[in-house]
Amino acid sequence: MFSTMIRRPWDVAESLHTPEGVYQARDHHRREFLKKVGRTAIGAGLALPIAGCDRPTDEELRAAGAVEPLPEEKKALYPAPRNDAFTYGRPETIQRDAAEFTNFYEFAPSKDVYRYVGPFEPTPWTVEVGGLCSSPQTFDPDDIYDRFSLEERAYRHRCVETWAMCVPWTGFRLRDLLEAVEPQPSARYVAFESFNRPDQAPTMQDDTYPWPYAEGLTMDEATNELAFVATGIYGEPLPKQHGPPIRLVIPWKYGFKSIKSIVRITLTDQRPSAFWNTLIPHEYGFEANIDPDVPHPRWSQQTEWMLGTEERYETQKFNGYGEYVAGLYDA
Ligand SMILES: Nc1nc2c(c(=O)[nH]1)N[C@H]1C(S)=C(S)[C@@H](COP(=O)(O)O)O[C@H]1N2
Ligand SMILES: [Mo]
Repeated sequence: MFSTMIRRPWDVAESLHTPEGVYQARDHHRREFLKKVGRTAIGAGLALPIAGCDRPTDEELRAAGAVEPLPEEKKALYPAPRNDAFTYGRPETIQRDAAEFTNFYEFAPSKDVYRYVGPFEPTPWTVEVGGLCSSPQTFDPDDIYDRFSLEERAYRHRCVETWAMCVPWTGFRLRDLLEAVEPQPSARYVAFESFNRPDQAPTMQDDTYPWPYAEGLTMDEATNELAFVATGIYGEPLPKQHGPPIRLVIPWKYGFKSIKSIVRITLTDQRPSAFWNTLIPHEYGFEANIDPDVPHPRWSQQTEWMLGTEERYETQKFNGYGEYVAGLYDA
């Protein structure tokens, strides 16, 4: 479907990641919100027909993202104990609102990623961790479950497109994973890479994008208390659209840093290349810390809106996580 289009990478990014796209998404959300209101009204006995409802049922949504069930002996890992150090400070996003609306460009440039993830097979899987370290290792999800103890963290998430959500992630600190491979002092950055499977992920057939999706952090960022490796969300293993079997969650940075479905982690002394930064460097910085006062050419970063409710909040510097991370950026 992409073969007839002749575009340069920056044209592609512009056309696929446009403000129009966001307005459509917001209209979509408004329609969904009205449907929801309609549903409540029916519940209250005020019959309000919902004609042409194209919203998936809970069952359809769940089936669309379903991954292979955990082996019996691993099932008790979920839900993991909640780490009480973290609270949202606002209402939690409803699970299906997060599952229905997300970014995962390998599958689609639209938000209804759940419709396109069917062919994705995140089992079996391995994550190679290597580079400037003394004990490079390859982990499969079983190794990960055996080596690292899972906890649940309630984090705020903020996309550069200004949508936001509050969700409980299951996982462990990225620092613990890095310590396991014994980083060498020369390691200054950590590079992350997602899978490369154009046969399972349609947008990957468009080679004007710099696939596979990649991201990077400084070593100090990667070993910060907040930097989290997630294997689950809402007390269950990650469904396909949220990036199984493992992904990053970096809550003080714009969402594009939170790379999904990771296959390789490399300790390095060079600043790694990053997907959106490579495509449009003036819009997507490498550092990408959430900051209402760093303007974006297409989206005002002053406020953000919550998935599901569209409630608006003022953007907080570092997404409100300054007590953990501000010290990383002192001049
Ligand atoms: N591999 C990969 N990871 C990715 C993306 C992507 O397109 N591909 N999108 C990013 C963006 S822009 C956001 S906002 C978050 C959204 O994911 P979530 O809603 O599951 O947290 O995933 C990030 N990780
Ligand atoms: Mo994003």
